[in-house]
Amino acid sequence: LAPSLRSRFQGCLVGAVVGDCIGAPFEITGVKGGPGSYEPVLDFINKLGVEVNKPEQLKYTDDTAMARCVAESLIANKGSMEPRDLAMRFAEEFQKSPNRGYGANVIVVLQQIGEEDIKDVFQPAKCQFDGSGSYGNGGAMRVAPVGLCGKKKVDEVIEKARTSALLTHSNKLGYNGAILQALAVHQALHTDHDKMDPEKFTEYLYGLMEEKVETAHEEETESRTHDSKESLLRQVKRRRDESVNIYCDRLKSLKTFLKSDPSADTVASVLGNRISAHNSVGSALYSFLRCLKPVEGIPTENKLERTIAYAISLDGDTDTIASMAGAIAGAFYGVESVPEHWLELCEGCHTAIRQADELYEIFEKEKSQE
Ligand code: R7I
Ligand code: MG
Ligand code: MG
Repeated sequence: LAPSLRSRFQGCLVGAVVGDCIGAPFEITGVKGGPGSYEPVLDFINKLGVEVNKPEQLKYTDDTAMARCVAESLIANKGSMEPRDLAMRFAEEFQKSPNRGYGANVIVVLQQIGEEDIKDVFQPAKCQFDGSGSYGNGGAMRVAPVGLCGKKKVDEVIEKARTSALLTHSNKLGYNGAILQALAVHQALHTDHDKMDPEKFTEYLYGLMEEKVETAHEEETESRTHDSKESLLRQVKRRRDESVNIYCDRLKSLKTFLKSDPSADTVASVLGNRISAHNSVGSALYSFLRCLKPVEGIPTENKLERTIAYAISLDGDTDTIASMAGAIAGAFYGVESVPEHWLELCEGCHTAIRQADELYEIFEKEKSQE
């Protein structure tokens, strides 16, 4: 039975939370045996509800802390993305619980954007890394709520993903990674189960990254410079080379992997398992697409569970890759695919469901006004 759209909204935000909570312990210890060793991950998952059995025993990290801010800000502003409001929420959340495992550099930004007299909330992010901005995956890890909207709103998804990421990640790789992740969530949400074709899914995202995201760059360049047309084109070309093309390359590799089915080790080394956006977003998406089919060594029939186990087994930035994969998978399979005991064990699932419901109400209201 196909999940309802409401269930998919819930599945997306809950999938992100459980990926974060279950992936987090492995970010600290690493996966024993390295990428592709499923056993330690499956052992841990099998302990859930048995040895690991206290309510909310598995704590969420910065990924969820910030995703909750994005969701809450969208809810408070009836679906619109208000940078100042979101910045305040990020800053407050960080002040309230600074020990959620935030990235080493983003901390400075979070301290600055919360200051009351701040004029430009995007400014602190721009100063990171000597002015080049962070390409960490922090923009992508929290972006899932942005993808929860109507099918036709692709342009809005891109714009909101970008804006939400720019508050902390002004590097093109950082915010374009967030755009790709938001688009993947949005596409998973609106793909019928009987029409799911992983290769087409990838091609669709490739097309969007190539056309729409480049357009955004061109407009941005035009509005910011008074240079000659030629130098403008050079700049646009350079921008393509640097960022969008990396994501298009990742999508190309990903598509060939769907056919060749390489070892998880190869997946981790080509698509990446790091805290940089361009070395993690592709792996999360691949985890979802690969796990539509059975994976030898991961016996579960539950495809969301399979996706999360697979994503964690890529090792490295396990909480974030599993959280991003979980968000995409949850948007596709719906909340009923999340094992019930996980909802109690993972801190923050109930808030995720409440926020998903509120985002769903906004979606319904917008639809009725169309
Ligand atoms: O991106 P960010 O919010 O970190 C997210 C990650 C997730 O895995 C979370 O689960 C948490 O563990 O952290 O935080 P940033 O501090 O902006 O970026 C993270 C790290 O990426 C930085 O501390 C750097 O090590 C690296 N990094 C860069 N290194 C060199 N040059 C990011 N941008 C650059 C860069 O431009
Ligand atoms: Mg984290
Ligand atoms: Mg992480």
